[in-house]
Amino acid sequence: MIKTMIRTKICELIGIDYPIFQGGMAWVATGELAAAVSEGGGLGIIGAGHAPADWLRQEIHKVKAVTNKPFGVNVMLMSPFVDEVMQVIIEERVPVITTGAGNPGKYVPMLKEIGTKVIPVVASVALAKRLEKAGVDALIAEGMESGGHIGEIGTFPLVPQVVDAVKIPVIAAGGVVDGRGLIAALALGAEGVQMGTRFMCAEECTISPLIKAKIIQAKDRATVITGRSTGHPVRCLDNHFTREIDEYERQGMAPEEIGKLGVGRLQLAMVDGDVENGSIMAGQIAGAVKRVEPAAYIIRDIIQSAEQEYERLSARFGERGA
Ligand code: TUI
Repeated sequence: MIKTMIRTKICELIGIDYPIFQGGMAWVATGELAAAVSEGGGLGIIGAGHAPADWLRQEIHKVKAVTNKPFGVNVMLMSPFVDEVMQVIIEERVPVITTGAGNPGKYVPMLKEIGTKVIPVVASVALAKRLEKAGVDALIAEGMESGGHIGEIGTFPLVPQVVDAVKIPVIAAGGVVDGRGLIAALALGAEGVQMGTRFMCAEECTISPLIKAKIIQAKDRATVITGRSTGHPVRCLDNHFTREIDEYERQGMAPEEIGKLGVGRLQLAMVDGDVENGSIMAGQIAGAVKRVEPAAYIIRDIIQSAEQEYERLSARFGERGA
């Protein structure tokens, strides 16, 4: 562990060295990635996505075989397996859960009972307030710069509004890739950051190398939002699949039919490496991800560059009064 002043309340709350979460991305965030991030001092998170309970248990065992440090599981609340996934989380005494794509309120009491910290992802102030009342431990405020299923508000406007609305710690997500992003998040009142897209290019991330290459080649305007008509907008890299959906939406295809086109496409991209027909969910910051690196190196780089940014700002504004 490197000595750093960049430690926050969230580090104490969950027992991690650095206030950096790895997004719990479905079909991307396996036990291998989560273990490497947690061992590197951040919070590694297994993405349960639409996976059944057996798969999750196996990934939890992979993490426990590599590290004794805290780790998390992301529960995608639209999954048909939510209840059995929660059961595994309880049996395995998972230290932290994050949730996405819904309201996890009804699961909070049983998780709190066993000491699992509950940290839902929110995309609005209204849900943030409701979940604080339900007793969650912290929140992840996720802006629409993120990849995958997104809300409508950008990270810069969302984070300070959520921070002002609640007393519990807030983690900023969406558009963060480096130390500058971490310092900016802290300036907005967050206690840390969650990053998905950069960790997709971690060496330990088991997705197809073709997808990592696509992210590294991506420029600033590489992502698009598809599926607005379905009520579940999704950000991903522009490819044949996104253009096909756009075309069908323009032709007025029924939202249920549009939804069906997406089934299996995330797996097709991440596992099979089909860069044209798969759904390459990734955030707007993809354009700033430059190389494949070990997860521990990514974490150290963010902390060291955040310290440098802080020094730069202090030197610049410290001179004002002199
Ligand atoms: O969940 C995510 N990102 C995801 S989930 C996912 S799997 C999927 N695949 C295809 C279509 C849809 C999903 C891929 N990426 N991020 C967390 C997140 N949660 N972003 C936004 C929300 C959210 C949105 C609405 C949370 C709650 C909510 O409203 C719930 C309510 O009851 O008010």
